Amino acid sequence: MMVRTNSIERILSEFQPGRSFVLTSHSRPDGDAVGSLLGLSDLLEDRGCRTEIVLADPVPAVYRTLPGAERIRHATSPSFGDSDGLRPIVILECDSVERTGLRSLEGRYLINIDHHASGRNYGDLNWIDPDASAVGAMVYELLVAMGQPVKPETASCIYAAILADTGGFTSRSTTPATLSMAAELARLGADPARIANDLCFSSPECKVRLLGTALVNMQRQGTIAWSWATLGDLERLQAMTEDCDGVVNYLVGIAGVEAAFFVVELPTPGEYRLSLRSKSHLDVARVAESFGGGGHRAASGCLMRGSLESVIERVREKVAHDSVSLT
Ligand SMILES: [Mn+2]
Repeated sequence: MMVRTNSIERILSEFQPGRSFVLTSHSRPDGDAVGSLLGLSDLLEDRGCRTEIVLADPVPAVYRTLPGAERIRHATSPSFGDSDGLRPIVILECDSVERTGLRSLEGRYLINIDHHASGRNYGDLNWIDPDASAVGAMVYELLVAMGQPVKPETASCIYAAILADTGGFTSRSTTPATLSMAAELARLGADPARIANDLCFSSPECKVRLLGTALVNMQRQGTIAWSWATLGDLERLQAMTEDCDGVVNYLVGIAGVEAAFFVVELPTPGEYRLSLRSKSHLDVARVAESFGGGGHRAASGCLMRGSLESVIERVREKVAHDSVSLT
């Protein structure tokens, strides 16, 4: 699908000093969402813009150490408290408005900045770059284009976004340009070891115990591995849905496994969240799209309904079918 995309210059022309913006990203925010929001907010504030950051879900514990994370408001709609009630909304990393989980966005001027293969032109301005390794990498391009001094805190947030979305610089989207950005961000004051420690080596204990349960549940059939966690598992370990983030990477990390998926039961009865990973030519964004979700070739997800058994069976069948049709 060809996506008509606005230029970075056109995006930049919106960010005039004195203007006010609401910044948001997807529900269940990940490292790219949180890091990009904080980085872009800093850049805009330094330019003399005002920003409010709103997310429909709380910031996961592991990202709360990012500088400025306390400025992120957890709410279901932007505040209407100030006089400029119809501030433009900058939406990062969302392939639809719905993914923000926010209400009251109707009639607002939307600036859509995204790198999903499933990205759509739902905004008034759309800058979509499926080749970008992270939205953090797109915020970095804005940083360069702005040509203003950058604080170490800003560099840290953007670095964290790129680190998180490339799986620690291991994804296929990690290019020489990605590594150059990381190097430049480190020069600007981002501390690679400290950020890696905060993001990768600071898991709550319940998260690691939940991983143990998920690994015990794991099934494998040929090149496909899958696992799940029930609400009962989460309650027993006093874990939250966010503690399941990353479990699927262990499944796809097995030698000989080409595709993996993980299903977690949500508090809403009959609802599940599916995470998919591929390290072969299988495009899991398309698998997720067939169930109403989206994402990237190698990493995607969606919501599913039904019983745990039926959800797993439908996904297993689709992944097996799509894997076979590629060979
Ligand atoms: Mn991303």
